[in-house]
Amino acid sequence: MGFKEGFFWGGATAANQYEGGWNEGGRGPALTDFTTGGSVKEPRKVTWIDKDGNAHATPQVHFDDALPEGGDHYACLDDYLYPNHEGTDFYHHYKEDIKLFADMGFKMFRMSISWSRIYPKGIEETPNQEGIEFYRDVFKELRKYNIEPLVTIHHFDTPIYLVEKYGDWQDRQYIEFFVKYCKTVFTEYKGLVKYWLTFNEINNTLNVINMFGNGTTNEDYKKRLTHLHYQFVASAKAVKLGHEIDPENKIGCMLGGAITYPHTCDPKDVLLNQQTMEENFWYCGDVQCFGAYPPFAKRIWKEHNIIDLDITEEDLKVLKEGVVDMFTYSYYMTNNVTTHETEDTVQGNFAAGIRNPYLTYSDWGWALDPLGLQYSLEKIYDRYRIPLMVVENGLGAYDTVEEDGSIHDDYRIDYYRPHIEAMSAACDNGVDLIAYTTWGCIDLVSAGTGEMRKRYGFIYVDKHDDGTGDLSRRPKDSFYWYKKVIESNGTDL
Ligand code: P53
Repeated sequence: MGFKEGFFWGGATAANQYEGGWNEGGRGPALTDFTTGGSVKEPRKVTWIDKDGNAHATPQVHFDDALPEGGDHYACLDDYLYPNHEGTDFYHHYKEDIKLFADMGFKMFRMSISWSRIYPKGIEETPNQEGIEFYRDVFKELRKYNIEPLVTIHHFDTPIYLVEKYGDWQDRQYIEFFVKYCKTVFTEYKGLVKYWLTFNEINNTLNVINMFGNGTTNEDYKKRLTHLHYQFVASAKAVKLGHEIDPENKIGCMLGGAITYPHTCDPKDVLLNQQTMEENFWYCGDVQCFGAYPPFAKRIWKEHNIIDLDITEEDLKVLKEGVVDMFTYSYYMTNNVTTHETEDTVQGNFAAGIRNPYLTYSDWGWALDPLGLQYSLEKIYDRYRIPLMVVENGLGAYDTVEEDGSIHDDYRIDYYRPHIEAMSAACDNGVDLIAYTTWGCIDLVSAGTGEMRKRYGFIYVDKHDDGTGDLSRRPKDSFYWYKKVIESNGTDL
């Protein structure tokens, strides 16, 4: 039992945090290029210029922030570092990196395409050929080692031109721009890429404000729900088109694993948790897996006083026709919710307040909860009955390079072991799990804090928060351990 034969073991990355080469090869700037470095205490900022030419830096609220009111355009300012510009430079190291992934025995590699490398502004008639060729080379390199690419089409990095002109997915035209981009990549990479994900952590839009956005107004909710609706329609159209272009294509949704527990057995907490999961997780999953808004959507709209979301009859038809082939999600932690007062809290990046007394926490305040992975896999499979992938999971931690260059990251191995056991148990319980790609299999920039020192990799990259480092790569102890895990199909842990 355990993992089935042909299970896709691998690792995951995203262009905005890993690729670099932000102003090379004809690439246009994306929103993530204007986000500064930060930390848990100092949130990342987005930097922009107002109509009078004054510079501003405002804390980032969401990965699809629109240009703040009064803003004229986004700009990089001299006083800040922008770690995503270089990432950890996959752009110039992809051959070396893919070779290292192959050494570990990867069967699958998750990466994202930078939209603005294909369409620099998002609106052009024809794509940027140099960008097209870059990814073609990458996919060929992966194929050389029989590594199956798993490609995220949108991972936080909307072209800045679109953000400045059309806001945070507040315009219907986004759908057509996105679908054109999808058509290009499906056509160009036909035969090279078979597994696709449309929007990374699509539910973050709601999840992030519900868990951490105190005082969010109904107007704000309406923006988020509009943003989501346009993304649902764009994603469904992409799924349909992807199947037409190549019937071999398998296209999945991707959700942030916003899994919550009731903090007490008070039925009020149990019900609150159910409604929280509906809003933060199932709302997005149901639309993409069932092809229609769930019954509880009406409650959510009513609670936020939303009466006239821009949903057309044609949209509803599109959603039905664009049901995904597989469900994928990221899993890092669980959070608790309660109707009761509680003093026992954790402070972290994107970690909600209440401390779960049965769990321990990472250095960034994320609850370590391997059984929550089994629990969520079984819950999700029970609901959707389609193949599942865990496309992100991992431990952000401080690593120390010893004098001889070795990195003894046994804490990372200790993190992975029970998570893999939990997945294996879920498989034994009938879950059709087909892939596991660990987050940041090679060190990259943290999305939440913009730090380098929050490392996830099996491979260390010499790059630091102050922007220094020679970008050299070296395996950590976990590299050899994961190789063994893959070789034994998840039995030698
Ligand atoms: P970092 C918050 C909570 C859960 C997942 O996150 C999240 C975030 C955003 O920080 O994002 C996903 O880098 C995301 C990746 C991200 C990864 O989790 O903050 O898909 O881009 O890097 C880990 O430690």
